[in-house]
Amino acid sequence: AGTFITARAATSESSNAAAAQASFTVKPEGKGRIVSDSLASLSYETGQLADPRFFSPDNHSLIALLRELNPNGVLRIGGNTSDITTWSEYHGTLPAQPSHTTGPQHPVTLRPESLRNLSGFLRATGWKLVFGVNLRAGSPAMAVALSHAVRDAVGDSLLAIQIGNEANNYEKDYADFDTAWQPYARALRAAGMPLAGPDTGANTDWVIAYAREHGAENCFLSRHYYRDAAQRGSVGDLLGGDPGLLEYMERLVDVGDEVHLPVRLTEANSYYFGGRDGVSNVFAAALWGADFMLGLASLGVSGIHFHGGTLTSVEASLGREVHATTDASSLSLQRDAASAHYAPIAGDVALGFQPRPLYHGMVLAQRFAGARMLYGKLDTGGANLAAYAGKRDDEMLLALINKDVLLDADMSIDVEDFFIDSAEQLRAASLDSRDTAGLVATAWQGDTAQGLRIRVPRASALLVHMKKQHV
Ligand code: BDP
Repeated sequence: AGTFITARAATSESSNAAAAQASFTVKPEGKGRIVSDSLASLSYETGQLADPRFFSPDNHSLIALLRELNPNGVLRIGGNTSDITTWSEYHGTLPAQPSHTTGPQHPVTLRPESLRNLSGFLRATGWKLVFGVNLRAGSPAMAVALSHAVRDAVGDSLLAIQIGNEANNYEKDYADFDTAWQPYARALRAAGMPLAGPDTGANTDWVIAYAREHGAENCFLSRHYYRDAAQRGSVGDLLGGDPGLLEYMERLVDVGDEVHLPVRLTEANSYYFGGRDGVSNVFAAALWGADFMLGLASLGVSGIHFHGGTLTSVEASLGREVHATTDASSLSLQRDAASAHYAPIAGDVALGFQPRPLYHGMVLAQRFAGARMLYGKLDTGGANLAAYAGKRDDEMLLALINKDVLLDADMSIDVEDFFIDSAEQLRAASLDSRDTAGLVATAWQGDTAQGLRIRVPRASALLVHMKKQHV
């Protein structure tokens, strides 16, 4: 006997809309990857550390958001600004420094106070740290001095040092990168630092070469992912899927298996150049993010660090006057405007912080931590759907993600020996909503006539909790 379940529609028009007839069949005894508990992770610019108040034990609202996202997350510090960062306590020689630029790409002088505060921040969140040092305009000696300072400050929270950010943008080829990388790696290893890399932009071949040559000296492999440049971003494009991604990430995980190293996307998001307004920062990004994470987790990717942070230069953020306001929507707009469009968390120290829709998509995917992903056969019935199943002890989790603008989905669910215990929904007024509530418990009604069926409204996701039928 089955159950007919209808996720309660947030708007009444939805239940009258045309519905695709879809099905999802899962074999509970299948073998798949176990989802890492550090899957939902974050990445920030080193430049963010120029304001010591940002990653600080006093930044309670940001700490709360990280803890809620993932008690076992990893904070990656790096990005373009890591390659224009100097350490204030290093007084040796350096190559010529890049000329002064504006905005977030402003050269950074990192000071001890920022590392002290970062340490308190990490303690308060329980997060680990991956820290990037300057390869482009640095020196091995400065990398060692800074890494020592980082490790002295954060202790065991330091998971790895990475050398350079997207060196593919400034080194001609892998051989040149390797020549530049080696003296840093030698010096850092001699200092007892754990390493990870190569932290390239989009080149899988570099990661493979690196794994084969340096796998044994590393604790994980990394590259980045952005779907495209901001000017080419749209909701349709974002939700259209990126099949190439799964192919090359599967190759990378295979290579990682060969050298016994996990693979992490140490920096990722929808569109580079800060993301696209109206795309990266709306509800579409929540559905994209959950699908992206669960697709990669199914392949065995261990962590995905969504890049974010504030837009303003440090000077601007330090000098910012809070526009005294009691109006929540005005505050929300100001926080939105202060942040990169793709940031999962919007806001700054003066304005406070708030989750963006993408954050809620990350929360949904993170619920699979510790579960074994199972192969499920999905018939979409013509709608833009994704579906994932993961088993953890006697619990089965289903993520049913309806990325369709027009079609609700009536999904018939076939999971042997499991019954539905509860369901949570991620939903917004529309795909381009900027405000999204997080997962909310949703009511469902039973009807034994047609087996197990669930309606997944268009532009929504359902997290279904199933329990094992005991006979
Ligand atoms: C990446 C860089 C990061 C930038 C991002 C962007 O690593 O520092 O902020 O692009 O352009 O490639 O948004």
